[in-house]
Amino acid sequence: MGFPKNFLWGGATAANQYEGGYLSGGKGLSTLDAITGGSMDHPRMITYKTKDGQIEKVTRDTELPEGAVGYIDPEQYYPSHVATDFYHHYQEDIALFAEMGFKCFRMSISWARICPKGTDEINEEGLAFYDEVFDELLKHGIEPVVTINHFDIPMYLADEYDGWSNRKVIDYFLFFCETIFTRYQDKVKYWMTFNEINFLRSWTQIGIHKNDKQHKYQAAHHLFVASAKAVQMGHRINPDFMIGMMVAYIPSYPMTANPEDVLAALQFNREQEFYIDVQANGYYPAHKLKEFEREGITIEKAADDDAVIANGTVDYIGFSYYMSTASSANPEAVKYVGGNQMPAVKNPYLSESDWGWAVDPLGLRISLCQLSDRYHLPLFVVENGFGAIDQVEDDGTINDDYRIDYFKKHIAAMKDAITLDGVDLIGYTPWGCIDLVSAGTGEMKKRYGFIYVDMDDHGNGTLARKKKKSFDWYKEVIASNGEQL
Ligand code: P53
Repeated sequence: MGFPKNFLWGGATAANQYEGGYLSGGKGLSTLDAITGGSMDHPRMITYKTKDGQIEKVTRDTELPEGAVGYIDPEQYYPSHVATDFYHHYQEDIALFAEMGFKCFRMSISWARICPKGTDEINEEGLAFYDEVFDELLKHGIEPVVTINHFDIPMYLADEYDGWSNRKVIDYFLFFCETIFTRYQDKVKYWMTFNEINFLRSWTQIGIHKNDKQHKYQAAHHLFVASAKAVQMGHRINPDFMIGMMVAYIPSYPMTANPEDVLAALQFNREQEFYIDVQANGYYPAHKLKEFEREGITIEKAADDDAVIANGTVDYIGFSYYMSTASSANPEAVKYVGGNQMPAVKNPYLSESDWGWAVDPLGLRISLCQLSDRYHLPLFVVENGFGAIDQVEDDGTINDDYRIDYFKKHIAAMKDAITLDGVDLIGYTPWGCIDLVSAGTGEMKKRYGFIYVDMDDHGNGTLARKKKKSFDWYKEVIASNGEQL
């Protein structure tokens, strides 16, 4: 009773936030290499060069002028360049993951490390790097779980093709997929296509210069087609592959029992479920088609796109769960909460992290039930965690009891979903199992790890690794298969 015998306990990371080595080993530039650090008060910025050579800086959701290209400004600090340097520490880090007893490790492959321009030129040194990483994991009995693309695109494709707004990028992405599927087919079984596909937007993540709804949904359509084709290709290359999708799931509750609030919550939830509907059911839901019709959004499709999407549904649903939110029909009640960048209402029943993320363990059980009832597919919690400021004491210890408390409650909620609700949950990979750069703010001080990395918000630090109190705690959790919390 409890967690299944083969439950995949592990941890999760992403190349742009962890790997570093941004120009090492023949890697090309990625859009995220031109995104500065930031904080709660100072947003991260895109640095770029205009067509007539001017250097500019704008927030990540600002549209870029036509012909603008990413630019690395020597005056700025870019956290992706070194990040927490997995590139040079992978052996040490994997040994620590093994010590915790990880059964799996979620990481992403940097597209620009394999295809420096994103086109059909291959960088053998990049392929060899991930071979070494996978071999190291397998040596320790750790199953790699690979996100094919996590929040970035080779800068060349953004600059020359306007990123995912261009259909040609589907072909380049599939070339990348074919390369890694073929090369790693005997080392990697678990894949997922696009990280948090419902959050993908702007030049930063998908290389598009214009951010309006028309452009955003056209790009999303290309992502759907690319993902569906990747799923089909992967299964052809190795029928044992488990290829999933990945969505940021932030369930919203109606603020009151007023049906108007219930409708507001339903609309909030189905905006994120739309991305699962397409990838798990294989077709666009009716409400989205009506919305396109109402708002004059037209998606350009190739003749066989619908069939491709229908035949390329995923094997499992991977999702991140950090928090829940609340919805209200009353515009007065709706304000921007914390770092989420989404209109929502503060839920008076929940506490929040220092970054304003509502802590809601029961919300994880609710999410698991909703996703399981709705899609009847295996589920994988591929991100969950508590971003906090950690204190290194004089004796060198890091006593992150708040993190242990967060995980305890969320793991108990997963256990309830499995044992009481019958949810088919295959694994759990807490986010940033080793400290890495925050995607939202670009900070180092928003830490998630069981392992501390000596690095600050400005790139100062020895990069030395240190176990936090949560390290030994999580080790016990895994050793007892979730019985001892
Ligand atoms: P950071 C916002 C809300 C929920 C998930 O986020 C999010 C974000 C983006 O800020 O992204 C995922 O680092 C994402 C990771 C990211 C992690 O959550 O902003 O997949 O890349 O680091 C945590 O605290």
